[in-house]
Formats: sequence, C-alpha cells, structure tokens
Amino acid sequence: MEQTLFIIKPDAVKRNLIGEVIKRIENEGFEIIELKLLKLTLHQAQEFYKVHKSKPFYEPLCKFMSSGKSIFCVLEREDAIAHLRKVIGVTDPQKAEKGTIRALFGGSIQENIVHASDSKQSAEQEIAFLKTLLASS
Ligand code: 3AN
Repeated sequence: MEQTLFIIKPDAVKRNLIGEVIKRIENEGFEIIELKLLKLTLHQAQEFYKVHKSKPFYEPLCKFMSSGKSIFCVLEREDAIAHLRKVIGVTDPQKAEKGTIRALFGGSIQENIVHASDSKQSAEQEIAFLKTLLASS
C-alpha cells in the first residue's frame, strides 16, 4: 500500500466543498489515515511550496494557501500517488479531464481546489511536513 498527501485548499473550504471532495476520494477506495483542518501561516506555506520559489506565482500562491483553513489528509491505497493525481486532474481546471475534481470545482490555475503529491519523494516530504505541523498544533 502507498500513501500520499492530499490537501483541500482554502478556496474549497470557503465554498463548502469539503464533503463533495471527500465523497469522491472515498468512492475511489482511498483510506483516510489522517485528516486535519489547519490554517497555514505564510511562513509554513512558503516552506511547503519552496520548490516553486523561483516561479512568478510563488508569493501569490503562498498568500492564497495561508488565507484560510485547509484540510490536510494522508490517504492510502494501492498506487495512491498516481491514482490521486488522475482523480484530481491537471493543474489548470480549464484543461483538466472531464469528471476530475479540478474540472468539476476548480476556479483558476491558482485556486484549483486541491493538492496531491506528485511523486514518491514529494509524498514522503509532504507527509513529514504534515506530521511536523500536527506535532506542534
Ligand atoms: P500541481 O498542484 O498540479 O502539482 P504545481 O506543483 O505545478 O501543480 O503547482 C503548485 C500550485 O501552484 C498549483 N496547485 C497551483 O495552485 C499553483 N500554480 C501552478 N501553476 C500556476 C500558474 N501558472 N499560475 C498561478 N498559480 C499556479
């Protein structure tokens, strides 16, 4: 079994989409190993997205991710990382495949409802990041 980190971002929480999104995750056979409602500080968002530090969208992205509460989940299933990426769709909701979470609910390329780890290495790092947050909350 494989684990991955999943985030329901502040735009989805503000729009009362938590239930809609979680329903789709459960229907895909993911087991929810961890689930926590958390508001990131700007500093924590900057740390989480540090791989994007050089990108023009980095600062607005970090502001957005610290603008409200998010749901952080550790999800488990066979082939969890690749399968969850398929279920959420590509980054830009306008280009996301029909029926994916981002296509159904995503507003813009920045406010795209959810995050999912994109590789084994990022899943490990991101789950470790969440564990640090949980230990200090
Ligand atoms: P994904 O979340 O699909 O793995 P990444 O890792 O390329 O996408 O980007 C991380 C986050 O940065 C995205 N979820 C999105 O919120 C934001 N983002 C990515 N590309 C852009 C862009 N061109 N303009 C604004 N925000 C972006």
